[in-house]
Amino acid sequence: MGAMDHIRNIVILTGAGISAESGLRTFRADDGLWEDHPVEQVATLQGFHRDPDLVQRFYDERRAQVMAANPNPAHLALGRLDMAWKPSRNRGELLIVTQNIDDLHERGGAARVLHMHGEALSAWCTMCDARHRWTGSLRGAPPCPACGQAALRPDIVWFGEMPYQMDRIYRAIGNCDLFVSIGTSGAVYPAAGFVQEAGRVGAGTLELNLEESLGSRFFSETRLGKASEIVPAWVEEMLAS
Ligand code: BV8
Repeated sequence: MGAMDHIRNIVILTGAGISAESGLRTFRADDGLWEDHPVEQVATLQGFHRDPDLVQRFYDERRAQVMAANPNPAHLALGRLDMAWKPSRNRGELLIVTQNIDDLHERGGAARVLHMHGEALSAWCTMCDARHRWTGSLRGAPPCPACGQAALRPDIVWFGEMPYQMDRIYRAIGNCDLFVSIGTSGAVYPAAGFVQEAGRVGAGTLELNLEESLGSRFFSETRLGKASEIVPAWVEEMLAS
């Protein structure tokens, strides 16, 4: 009976670091997004009300960058794990909870992906609550394809707003045997508190990151390195277990 045999249900939290090698900027690095775009201006509801065109331009740029990017070996490895780690294959449940608004997990082959902070390629109508796949610009207040109102905003969770599907996330963490965090600095809540939640239910906790994070002390194991190298290595281990 190896140490990993008891692992059935896995929750994987990802952040900007997993998409860095796909050319998408992280947030807090020296050349991070928040360097030249003050958070309160572009990632808050107040900022959107104050200057909607500035915010729409910021997310138009992010949307174009996401569409120009491609999954890297870390995304592809998690895609392989998602396809293989199923109860029907004598494994357990798996959920990828991402803070990222890009679609590189899905393009990397993963299906069980939850975007807790929203998606760049989605527009949300604040009048009829419809959501629409959106690859173009939201500047100039285009009409909502469902209700015709000029009330579309980026389908993004801004600071001070409730992240998406929190009940589903806490349920999955409550049932997990292993919680893995990849490419996140642990600076933003409630995501940064998930590792402690996992620890409370007795799950194993593993961090895969380029450098120590604000949450490293809460993990039973931390492996440092580039996601494109340490994530495929970890996935091979899991699939060989
Ligand atoms: C909320 C969408 C009420 C926008 C984002 C408790 C304490 C203190 C503050 C709070 C608290 N609770 C709430 C708050 C307030 C706030 C918060 O946390 N503020 C912080 C700044 C202190 N939280 C909120 O407002 C949240 N809402 O709380 O509502 C509530 C409360 C409870 C329950 C329900 C509701 C909403 C936060 C969401 C905001 N939106 N994104 C957009 O993307 O434009 S947050 C955004 O920033 C990202 O989504 C992500 O979450 C965060 C960035 O963090 P990371 O992804 O980790 O990126 P970062 O650059 O920081 O780090 C990258 C890491 O990768 C580094 O460690 C680096 O070493 C590593 N790395 C780099 N390259 C590689 C690598 N690793 C491996 N390989 C590589 N190649």
